[in-house]
Amino acid sequence: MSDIELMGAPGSPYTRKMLALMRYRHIAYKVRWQTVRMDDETFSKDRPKPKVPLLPTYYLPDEKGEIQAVTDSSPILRRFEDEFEGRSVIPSDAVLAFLNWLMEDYGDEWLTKSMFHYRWHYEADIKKAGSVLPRWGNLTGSDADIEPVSKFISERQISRLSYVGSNEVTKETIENSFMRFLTLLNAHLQTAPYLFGARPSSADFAIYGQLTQLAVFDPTSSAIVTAQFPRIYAWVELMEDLSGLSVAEDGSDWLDASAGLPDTLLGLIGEMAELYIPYLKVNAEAVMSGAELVDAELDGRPYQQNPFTYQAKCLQWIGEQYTALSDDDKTRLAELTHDIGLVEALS
Ligand SMILES: N[C@@H](CCC(=O)N[C@@H](CS)C(=O)NCC(=O)O)C(=O)O
Repeated sequence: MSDIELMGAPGSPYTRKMLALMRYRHIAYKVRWQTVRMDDETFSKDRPKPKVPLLPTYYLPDEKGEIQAVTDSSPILRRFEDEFEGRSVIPSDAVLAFLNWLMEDYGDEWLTKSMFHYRWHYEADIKKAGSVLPRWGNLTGSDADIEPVSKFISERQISRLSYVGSNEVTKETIENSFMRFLTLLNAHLQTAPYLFGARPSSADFAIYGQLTQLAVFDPTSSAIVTAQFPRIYAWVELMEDLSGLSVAEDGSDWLDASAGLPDTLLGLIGEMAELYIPYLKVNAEAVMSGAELVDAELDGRPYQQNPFTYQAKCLQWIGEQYTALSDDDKTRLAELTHDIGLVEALS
């Protein structure tokens, strides 16, 4: 198979998620960094445009062998599970695979609220992102060339905060949830190097992707991580390249759930039950009723954001994954997560 081609950016958490995943899985790739002059270049002239322009954009063959532009990291990484053998990132136990789905979704869709919030709320972060992001796309551009692009990117991203849900009402909820998440992940990393044992899952890569920004790039959040959670900072840099990690192809290095789940993992899943799933539900209700605003109480505080159609689909997909579990697996999931009420939260 020829190398997988994609376009991305260093400041895109989903690009970083997928690059690290491909390195771990030994999938040969060619990444093209997005540039401001992309449209003038042969690279992009010869290639189809994605329906929704998101990063990373992959150029992959469809059933007829014609190259299409595709986005959305989670289905793409599942496609790679079918197309590339070995070093799977989906736990072989169906119950763990379900929990992994949920945690990958949390990383992609909830942790990204922290990412967006820290980057575009605080002055120091806006300044850094505003000056570095445009230069990733135009390294040799003069300061005069960069200036309007910097203004354009910052204004556009700040205007998107309403969809992400970062505002004065939600600031504390997002920041409290980020601190709880760091505390829980830090505790878990003292028991195992990855969420589901001795090998990384797609949820590890999703969380890593957001943390490449939160823990390393954005000044306000990275100061918190470095000072209070140096283990997480270290984890992020190790996750970047796991090409040399030995993996047991019989799956024996996945967590063995027969004796229960580690308390530290349950702590993290508790965040899904108490905060993420309730958020997905209030968002889906707002989308379905055509409301102009998600206006609810989350985590004991008022919560407001613009309804987000894609995240209503996320809830539907989680429901479908749950329904697809066998009766035995549903029972096992309920027993394993009894103390944190996950199944009740899902119903
Ligand atoms: N669910 C998508 C999300 C990708 C995404 O949101 N990418 C962002 C960059 S990190 C983007 O391209 N945004 C374009 C924009 O905001 O206009 C995935 O998993 O790949």
